[in-house]
Amino acid sequence: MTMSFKNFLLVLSISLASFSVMAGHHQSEHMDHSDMTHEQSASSCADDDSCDMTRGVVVSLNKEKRKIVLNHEEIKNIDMSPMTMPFSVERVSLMHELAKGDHVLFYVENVDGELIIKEMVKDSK
Ligand SMILES: [Cu+2]
Repeated sequence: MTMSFKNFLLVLSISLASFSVMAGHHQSEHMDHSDMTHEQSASSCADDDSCDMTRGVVVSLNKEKRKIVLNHEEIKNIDMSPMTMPFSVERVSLMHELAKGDHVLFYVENVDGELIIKEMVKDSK
């Protein structure tokens, strides 16, 4: 019996302190967990060739500026109703085959507020 009562209290208080820290940590961890939301992964065309492709008709196009005006159907991935509007085109190669009046299938993304067509093919129908 070398340990004094004072030392015993010291050890006891350290144990209690570390226990309450652990308990507090555990509690906050639990709260974080309950707040966590599992984000639905965005739909992509990785598993379906046509999932995000939208139909449109070429109203006008400017290959130098990589701009195109399309009369488009509903664009589901950016939640836009049908209308006629201009778009930026990511690569001029997407426009090479196109002329006014052509029907197209295109895939557009909102990149920092700018709508950019990432893919576009002539619609055979
Ligand atoms: Cu639109």
